[in-house]
Amino acid sequence: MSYYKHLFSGIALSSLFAVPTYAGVKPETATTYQAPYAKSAPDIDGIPQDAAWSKASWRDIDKLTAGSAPSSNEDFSGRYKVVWTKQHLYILAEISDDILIDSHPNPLEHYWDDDALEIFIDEDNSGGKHLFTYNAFAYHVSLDNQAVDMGPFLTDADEKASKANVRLYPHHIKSQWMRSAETPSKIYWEVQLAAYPDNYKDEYSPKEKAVKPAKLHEGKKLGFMMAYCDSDSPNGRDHFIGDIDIKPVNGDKNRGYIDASVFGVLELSK
Ligand SMILES: [Ca+2]
Ligand SMILES: [Ca+2]
Ligand SMILES: [Ca+2]
Ligand SMILES: [Ca+2]
Repeated sequence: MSYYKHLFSGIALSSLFAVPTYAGVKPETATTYQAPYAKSAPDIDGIPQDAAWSKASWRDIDKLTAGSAPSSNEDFSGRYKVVWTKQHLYILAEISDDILIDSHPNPLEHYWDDDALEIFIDEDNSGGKHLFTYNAFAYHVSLDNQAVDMGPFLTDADEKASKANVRLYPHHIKSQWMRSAETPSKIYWEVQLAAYPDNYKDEYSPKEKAVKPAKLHEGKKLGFMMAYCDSDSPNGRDHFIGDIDIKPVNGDKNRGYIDASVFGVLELSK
C-alpha cells in the first residue's frame, strides 16, 4: 500500500476531492485570537515564565474534530496563547495528557498517530485548499520537537504514483516542551514559528532567491488554528481536538489539513 493510500485510508476520497463548501474562498470570519506584540521574544525552553506571555490571553483547545471525546480533563485538556515579533509568531500551549506516546519512531510515518501539537497557519488568510500546496501549512509538531507536513508532489511521476512529499521543516519551527514540576500532569509547549507565504518552495534553482518568511506587523491577519492529536496507545490517534468548531462536510469535521477556509483568524495587535 502506498504511503499516500495509507494516509487517507478510512477517509472517503469523495470528501477529499468534493467541491469545497466555500469554493476555495474564505468566508468572512471574525477574529478568533488577538495576539499582543512581544517587546522581548519568549525563550523557547518549555518554561512559560517569559514576560511576553503575561500579556496574552488563553484560548481553549476544546472542540472535538475527530475520534472520540476525551474521557476526562486528565485524558486531554489544553489551551494556548500567541504573541509576535516582526520575525516570528510565538505559541505557548498548556496541555494535560495522561499518556505521552511516540510509537512511530520515524518522524515522517503516521505522525498524526503519535501525540502531536498541530499548528495550522495560512499567512495571507486566503483560505482554500492546501493539502498538496503551500497555500497554508498544517505543522504536526511531534514529541521530538520536529515539525512535519506534506508539501506539493515533487514530480509528475510522484503525483501519478501518489507518492506524497512528507517532510520536516526545521527552518520553520523551533519547539520545546517540558512537564511542569508544580503540576506534573501539565506540559508546557513553546513554539517559535516563521510565517512562510504561499510561494514558498522546497527547493530553488541556483538562480532563484529563496522565499523568506513574511514580516509581521500590527493589524496583520493570518489564518490560524490550533489542535492536538492525542494518542494514548500504539493503536493510533484517540482524540483530535482543536480550537475551532468546524462546519462538517459529509459529517466530517476533520477538514483543516485539506482546506484553510475552516481556520480561524489570528490578528496581530500592539
Ligand atoms: Ca520560555
Ligand atoms: Ca490522553
Ligand atoms: Ca494562503
Ligand atoms: Ca496522549
